[in-house]
Amino acid sequence: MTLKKKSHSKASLYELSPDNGCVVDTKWKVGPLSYHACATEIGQEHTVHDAPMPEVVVYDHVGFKGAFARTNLSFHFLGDFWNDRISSLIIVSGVWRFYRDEYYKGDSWDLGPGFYECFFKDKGPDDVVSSFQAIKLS
Ligand SMILES: [Ca+2]
Repeated sequence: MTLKKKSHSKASLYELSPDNGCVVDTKWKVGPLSYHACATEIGQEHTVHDAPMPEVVVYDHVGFKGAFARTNLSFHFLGDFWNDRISSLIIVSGVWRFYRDEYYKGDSWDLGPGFYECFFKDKGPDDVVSSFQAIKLS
């Protein structure tokens, strides 16, 4: 038997992916949906829950324009493309906290489910977010 080498696919430039310099928070914990080290272990019962998965869609420009990325993950750093880039967003579910600096530092803003045409009410520095995490299930 010959082992075929797996070809590596790369995420597109606009995706929230470690391929683009993003740092996923692998220790993220909110209730039953906390990250698990692996999907299953021998002898372990499977987990059942009915909490909705936190989900967010971020956009490059105000009014849901430009590049966008959808994710359920929390990020210590948004990577080369999305760092200081979010201008509008949709919170599909969960309550999310957005931080000015990477690793959940600096000013922060909490947002629950809804459509947000621009990140700040008035014209201002809307391109500031460097990390975010879901802080509650909704
Ligand atoms: Ca920033």
